[in-house]
Amino acid sequence: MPPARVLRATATAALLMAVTTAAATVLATSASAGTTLGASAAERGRYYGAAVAAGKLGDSTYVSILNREFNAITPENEMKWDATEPSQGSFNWSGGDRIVNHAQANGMRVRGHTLAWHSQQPGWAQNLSGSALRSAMVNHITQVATHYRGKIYAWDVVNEAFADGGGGGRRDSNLQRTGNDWIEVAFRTARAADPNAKLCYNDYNTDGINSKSTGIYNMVQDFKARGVPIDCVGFQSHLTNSAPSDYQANLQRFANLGVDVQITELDIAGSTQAGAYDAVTRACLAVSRCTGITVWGIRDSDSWRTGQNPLLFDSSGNKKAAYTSVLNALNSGPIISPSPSRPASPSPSSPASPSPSVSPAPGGCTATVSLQTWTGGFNATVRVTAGSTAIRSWSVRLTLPSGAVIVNTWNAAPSGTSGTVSFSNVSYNGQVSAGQYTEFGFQADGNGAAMSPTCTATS
Ligand code: 9MR
Repeated sequence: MPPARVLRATATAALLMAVTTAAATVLATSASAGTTLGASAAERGRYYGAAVAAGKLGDSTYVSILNREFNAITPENEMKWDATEPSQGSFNWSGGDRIVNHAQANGMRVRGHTLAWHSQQPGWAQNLSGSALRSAMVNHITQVATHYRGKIYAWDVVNEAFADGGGGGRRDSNLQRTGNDWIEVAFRTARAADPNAKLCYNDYNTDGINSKSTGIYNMVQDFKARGVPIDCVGFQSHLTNSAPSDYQANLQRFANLGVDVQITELDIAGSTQAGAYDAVTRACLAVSRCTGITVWGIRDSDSWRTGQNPLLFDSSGNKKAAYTSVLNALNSGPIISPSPSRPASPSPSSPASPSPSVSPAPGGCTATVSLQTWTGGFNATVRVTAGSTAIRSWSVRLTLPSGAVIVNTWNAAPSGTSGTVSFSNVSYNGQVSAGQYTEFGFQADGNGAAMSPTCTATS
């Protein structure tokens, strides 16, 4: 079935044809598949999107290009942490909602961008660390993904978490310092909040086969092996002059892991821009799991790369050679029945690790719980404090409020998800010096209420 906006445009064209032939010709042409980026991509089972700024939705040139050419939108800044949760626990949906409403009114998909990122954090989050930051991240993801549940085609759950420069490892950040598992916790949290959105990892300088993209490849492989929910990888593709020669091979190796791949923030500076756009477009068409391309802005004047003119429309909104290059490349691809690429069904998450048995010991430990609640869910942060003797391992047992179900745990291994649950230490936090503490946490669906934990330890 053709997308709703094509149907609507066709009906409008038919109406206009009865009135004025000239106007009808123009509209019928612009509404035909193969003559706009979005229509041509759709014929090939893909989307063609643009990053959009809510503040420009009143600019008629901007909106007419957006509505004519694109069938997907990524909010450029409006769903980032600083925009959506400017003070802790208080959410602002205005910009994001405006974009989602525009997309829905025009039959476009939305790529959500982004739930967890070291950059563009609100000041209060920048000042947090450890379990307080981890809890804040989990709550943030839960709130944002829940607010937009059912309206997002794919979320950039985690953005730019890998380091540049050779090692293939993680970037240092306040989020990374909460523990290496922060990325998988982010993905599990997003899945729990919006089971039908595709969940993507998104990064830059990963467009060819290099140590950074290989680090991410290894993470995706590990996530797939352990059942951490991940559906797609985004390649930002902020390029100059050309795409890496192994661009397609890189997309393909990720696709072979069983994830979709998407080109998420494409812009290309330099005098050989048109040829590079052609190569990127053809690479995506050649990889069956490359589900779509998003350019990072509409006109050159909308680009974050000021003065580099890296986009498909000039600052007056005219089509550039790069535009023609993309459209021709899209039209060269084989037509397949327009597949709306429904979101993947959720992959099963990995079972909780079995809890080791812990026998009580002199000195022991105490545990206290602090709660952060919202409608329908809560985060619990549990502090485990060693008594007068250092401990080597601990276990905290508590009974969840009636009806509550754990959807995520960090820094501990739970024995179950409801009723009475025992949480055991993980490898790195069993040892606690006399009088010192460590913290773990969990997120649950249901109503938060006071819980009385009991703590046992070995020394
Ligand atoms: O285009 C965005 C620009 O308006 C913001 O000022 C900037 C702030 O970091 O973020 C830009 O978008 C970035 C995207 O969110 C993540 N990948 C890199 C993009 C360009 O910087």
